[in-house]
Amino acid sequence: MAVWPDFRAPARPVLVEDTSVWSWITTVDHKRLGIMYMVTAFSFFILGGIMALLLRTELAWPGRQVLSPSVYNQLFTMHGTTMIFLFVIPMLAGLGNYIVPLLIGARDMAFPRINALGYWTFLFAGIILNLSWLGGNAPAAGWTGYAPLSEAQFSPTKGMDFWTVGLLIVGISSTMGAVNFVVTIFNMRAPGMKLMRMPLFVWAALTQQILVLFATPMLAGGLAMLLADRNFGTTFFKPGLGDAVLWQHVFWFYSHPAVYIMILPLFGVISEILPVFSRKPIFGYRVIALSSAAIGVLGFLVWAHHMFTTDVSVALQTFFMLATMLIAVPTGVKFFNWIATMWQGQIRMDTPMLFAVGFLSMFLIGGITGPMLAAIPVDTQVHDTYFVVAHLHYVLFGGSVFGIFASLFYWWPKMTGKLLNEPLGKLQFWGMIVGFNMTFFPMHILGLLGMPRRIYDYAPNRGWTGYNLFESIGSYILGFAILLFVVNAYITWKQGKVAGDDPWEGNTLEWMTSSPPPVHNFDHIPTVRSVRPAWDVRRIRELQENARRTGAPVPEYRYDSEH
Ligand code: HAS
Ligand code: CU
Repeated sequence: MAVWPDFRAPARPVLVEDTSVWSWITTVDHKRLGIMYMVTAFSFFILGGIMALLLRTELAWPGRQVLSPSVYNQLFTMHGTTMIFLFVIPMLAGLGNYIVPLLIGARDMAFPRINALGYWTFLFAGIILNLSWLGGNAPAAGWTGYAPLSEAQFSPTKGMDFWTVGLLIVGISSTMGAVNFVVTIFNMRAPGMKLMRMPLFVWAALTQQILVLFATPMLAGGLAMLLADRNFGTTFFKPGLGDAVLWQHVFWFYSHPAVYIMILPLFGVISEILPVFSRKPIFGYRVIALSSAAIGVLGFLVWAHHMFTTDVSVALQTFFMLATMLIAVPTGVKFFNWIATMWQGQIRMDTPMLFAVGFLSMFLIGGITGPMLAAIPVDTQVHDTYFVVAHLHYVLFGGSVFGIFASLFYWWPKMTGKLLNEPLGKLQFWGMIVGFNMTFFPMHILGLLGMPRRIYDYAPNRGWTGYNLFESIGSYILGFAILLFVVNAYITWKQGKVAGDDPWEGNTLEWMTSSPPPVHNFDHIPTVRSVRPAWDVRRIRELQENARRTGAPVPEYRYDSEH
């Protein structure tokens, strides 16, 4: 008698038997570490958000509101640094940690102890970076730490050293994570999961982690040189003695790939969510997978588009302009495949899908201003204005943050066993869309009107006041909408709806085990036959049930391995 396979563990208590604080501190389980990464990163998100609201309060009207010029500089530096290095990058490390082993049918990451070390190193770095507030001297040279502003001559306080050391340690943490991800993805996939059967999130995560592996050493080198300049009398970036523009080369050689480090996994998330909620297979699987790789390669050839107003030669600038425009192609390829995936699908607008569609529309606006900025004559006009601030928030907030919420709503039931509240989630989404566009859209206009970035005040007769006030109101709406997520998480924790193993009828392996999964993830590691193993199993179950009803021979799903 054929049976339909059951990959779940027998009913077990949540996560593991031991739920003590000590068991969390000493854990090497990728799921717990993933949650720890995400909770810590989300806390930094709230912290960075509070900083942002202070900045917006200061900018609401001309004249001094709440911040001194020097505190303003420290706040925008720490806001950018926190959001990028302590929120988006580690949040994605946490998400990948939780979900990659489940997606590929593995029991854990390849190096669980290094994984734990990676988390604790990240936490340590976050603390170091923020300790500088206590001395009242946080770094103030922007998240880009441009020399010579970051040199001892202009940033004499220790805050800048905390920044340098903090970022070096974050880099160590991401590098450890990257090695772990790459080894895990290459070596620990379930039987039958060829590269071309990997879920698209895994493709995206693999490319992302290879970028981390190749880009981070450059930043580490730069930071070590800066530290030496500040403390040991070297002159790498000192004007007149060394070369301040060298810092920009080193910094952007890391930080341009870093923007794809912050977006690729979310491209992956979108490629997972759209087919599930459109009830169609993904359109152009192979092309989407390979376009991630193309973005990865091109991502290393465009860094000087941040430096069009320095003395980089015109020939070189032209190369970087063309390479940058080229990168819109693989991203566009993804876009058209995503649209084709939704085309004529039976679309369900549950919160994960809502956030995914929000991602598509908001990221598109930010994406389009990318090639605009890549055009040298345009960039010479708008460089260092609010136009760039608009671009970066549409890609990083409209893209990465909307994508992060899409993934949280999508995988929350798997991680906790409970569904987040749908109406509250939808309210959060619409609040975010309104608040986000109010805050960031007028920045395009302000940029074109010539408002420079990183100023704490402006003259009342520039015509900038109305836009700024509108933006500041928008930022509070955005803040409240995000607060709704915290409320939602709390309500769900107390009295959420039980999710079951597979609330969305997903395609990938994680939906075939219990929610939350047992410590060892799967009792039986399934054999993978296609890019949609969970769909295959649901389908065979349907066929089996039909056959039983009609008395026809019952088809069998063979899964022959137990690892
Ligand atoms: Fe960017 C500055 C160019 C994507 C993040 N970017 C930043 C900064 C951040 C950032 C944080 O060339 C500010 C750094 C700072 O603090 O100084 N960016 C691009 C281009 C793309 C791009 C070409 N950026 C991102 C992503 C980010 C990110 C993703 C994070 C997640 N960016 C720049 C440039 C600057 C810059 C300049 C320097 C500005 C300055 O002066 O400082 C591309 O990857 C975007 C590709 C995506 C699309 C949308 C989908 C594609 C479709 C295909 C058809 C579209 C075509 C284009 C053919 C393009 C649908 C048509 C073009 C038209 C103009 C209509
Ligand atoms: Cu760039």
